Amino acid sequence: MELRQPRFQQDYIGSGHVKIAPEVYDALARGKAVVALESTIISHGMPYPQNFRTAKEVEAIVRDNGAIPATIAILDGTPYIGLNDEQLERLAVLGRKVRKTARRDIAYVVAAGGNGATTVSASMFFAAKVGIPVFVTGGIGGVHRHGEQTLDISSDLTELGKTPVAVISAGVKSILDIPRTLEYLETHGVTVATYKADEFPAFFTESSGCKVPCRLDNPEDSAKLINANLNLKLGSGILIAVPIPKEYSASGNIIESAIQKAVQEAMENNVAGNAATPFLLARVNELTGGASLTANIALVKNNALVGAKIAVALAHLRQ
Ligand code: PSU
Ligand code: MN
Repeated sequence: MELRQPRFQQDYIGSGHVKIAPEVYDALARGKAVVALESTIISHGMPYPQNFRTAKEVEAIVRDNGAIPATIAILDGTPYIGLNDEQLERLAVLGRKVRKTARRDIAYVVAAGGNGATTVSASMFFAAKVGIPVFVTGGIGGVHRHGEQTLDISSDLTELGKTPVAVISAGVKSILDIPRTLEYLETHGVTVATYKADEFPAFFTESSGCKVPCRLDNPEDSAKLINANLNLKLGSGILIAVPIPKEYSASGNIIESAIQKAVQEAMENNVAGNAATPFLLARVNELTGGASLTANIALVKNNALVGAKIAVALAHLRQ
């Protein structure tokens, strides 16, 4: 096949400000399927060594389904699009010593020559810049409960409003205010779809009681939706919500009561801001004796499977 320059933002790729793994660059140049992956889920979302193992397994699932994985992180001040195993392990071992890097933190981490694990917002930013339209994660941030008072609203939501990347996730955790999160996404013009489901999922459980206007049932239709968004240059993102696999959602109710307890503890201990999500994830894992981590790993892998298939279908459409 004829080699061509990546279609998007060639000046950005050639700027030297980001490093693209050779395999990812090659796939982009050939118009092959690539799946972008975030790294906060590795550093802050799970403990070592499960985080490293999961990161590798997720990459393997993407490969087995015909796409190239591109995990995004900032190492020694350089944003990397695609990490090798050594870099992945470094991130996994460093864990919370790495800065949780949302869009607002990118310039600071780069300027300081630091290490940053990119959240959904920062990872989407880089994915769009180098022309990767499909991104997989576990769950996205949202409007926090009482967000109407605290204004604690994840920059994942505003990023979705202005960055043309499709985010495959298991929805939004019930530690957040799901109805308000969906309202906020609507305000920002984000297309929200469920995948093989009628209701928007709540991460650990299949349903949230919330309906969304669009339902997708296969990778091809998902790819058509993403393709239309790109062709029309809407400029906004798409959230594709895939429910947790049935065999893991059973523990959802136990996890749900642990979440209620953890949210209470966070309030009592004044845990707020960007420390809230990592605190809640770790505490819920303790309270459920590891059941939430098992469910978390299962849903991320499932999202990787769905995301890879969508990326392959999209690459066919755009060849
Ligand atoms: N939700 C999860 N696991 C995670 C995160 C969210 O179930 O690891 C991470 C993601 O990186 C997401 C970020 O982008 O937390 C949102 O953080 P905040 O709420 O501070 O915006
Ligand atoms: Mn926040």
